[in-house]
Amino acid sequence: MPDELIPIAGNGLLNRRSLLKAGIVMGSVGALPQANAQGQLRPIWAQSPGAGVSGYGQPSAHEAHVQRGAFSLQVGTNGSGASRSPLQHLRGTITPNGVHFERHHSGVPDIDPEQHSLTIHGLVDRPLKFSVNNLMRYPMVSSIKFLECSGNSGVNLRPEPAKLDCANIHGLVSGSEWTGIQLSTLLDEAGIQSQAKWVIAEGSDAAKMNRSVPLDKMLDDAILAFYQNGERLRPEQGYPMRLFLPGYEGNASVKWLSGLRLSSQPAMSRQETSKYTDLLKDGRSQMFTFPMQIKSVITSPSPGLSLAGKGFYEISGIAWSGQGSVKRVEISADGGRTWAEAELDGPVLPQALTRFRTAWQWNGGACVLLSRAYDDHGVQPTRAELLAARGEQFFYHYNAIQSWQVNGNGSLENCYA
Ligand SMILES: Nc1nc2c(c(=O)[nH]1)N[C@H]1C(S)=C(S)[C@@H](COP(=O)(O)O)O[C@H]1N2
Ligand SMILES: [Mo]
Repeated sequence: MPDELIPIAGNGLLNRRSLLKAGIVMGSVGALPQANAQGQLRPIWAQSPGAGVSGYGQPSAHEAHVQRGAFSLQVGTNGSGASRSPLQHLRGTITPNGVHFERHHSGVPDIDPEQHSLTIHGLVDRPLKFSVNNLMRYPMVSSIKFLECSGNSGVNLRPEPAKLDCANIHGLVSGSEWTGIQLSTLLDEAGIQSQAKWVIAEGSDAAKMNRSVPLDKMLDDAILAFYQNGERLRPEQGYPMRLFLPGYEGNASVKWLSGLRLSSQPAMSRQETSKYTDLLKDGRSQMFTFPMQIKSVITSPSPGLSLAGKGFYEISGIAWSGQGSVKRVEISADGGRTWAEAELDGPVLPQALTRFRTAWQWNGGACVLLSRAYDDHGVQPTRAELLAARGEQFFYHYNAIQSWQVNGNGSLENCYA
């Protein structure tokens, strides 16, 4: 190993800057052939003009394998199910709209924006009804935020580690720039009455899914979102408009929003009683767990993205917290014995996916890779710590450290280490 390479933890974790400075050639397709004067060595695609312009661009045909993972449709229902973002194929922090994860309780409604409206009623001075066109005239704000279903990663509660890829374990999280109207603007216009403490948000899908949201959150940073990464929301994400609640469990961000009813009490709807509550060790249920806790996962390498022989690699992944910004991410390549601080891509934004990276020299041996993230409230627990604290009967809000077993042949798999 050249002297410049500075180890930062056990089993090959290296200072990334020292690796870049040392100018290591990570891979090369071989010596360059000499092109002749006629340019006969031009690749086939450069020998004649290519396709022309298009109205709406599509990914390269060579990337057709980048698809949402694990479509699960609930048996006996129409359109109820989930699909997951292919985290292992994405780098950066913004999820392309076509692979944003989906969770629908009754399929994707085909809403005509001309006929859709939003009603604000209940404990308000002036009940209001807005057409979509009306709303488009209001001032809007944009911010980059993650959205995570609180059922994400729950498969890791199984007694044996499920041999699934990163998408199928952790892909119920995505990151986007959301643009819309601050909800406080509309609520102020309706005039909030003093007894109002909750806002019951209702969607216009066949499930008429509804959730109760604390009024304080609505006034703080809730958005009535119309745009996702610059374009109008995809139908799957709530076209023509959805509620977006930064940092909160995904279920509360009601899609296809049609009603907001101000109330002194929560509605105690299906999605906040029978679902999205966690059974505690003492048999009681924890309701209204709104902010998602600190979490991280190594997306590369990960199961399905095998290592092609020993040598240098970038270990990269995403971290996020519903309670603020990611403060620090640490990586271990020796099953948690030693840890190195990863570099975070800036700017590190609150309640947004944060990309972390570190350099690694794999010696070709079997080992376990882990990442653990910190926010202002603490650090991700190990799986054993999470189970000890919360019992084994909960399902939602799983945020334990993920470990990936690296095998001697370069393949990776889910493990509980
Ligand atoms: N109206 C309505 N809103 C909804 C849902 C739904 O089925 N209907 N699913 C919820 C759940 S459980 C989650 S996790 C998020 C998923 O949002 P996405 O499909 O845009 O990723 O939307 C929430 N809002
Ligand atoms: Mo969800």
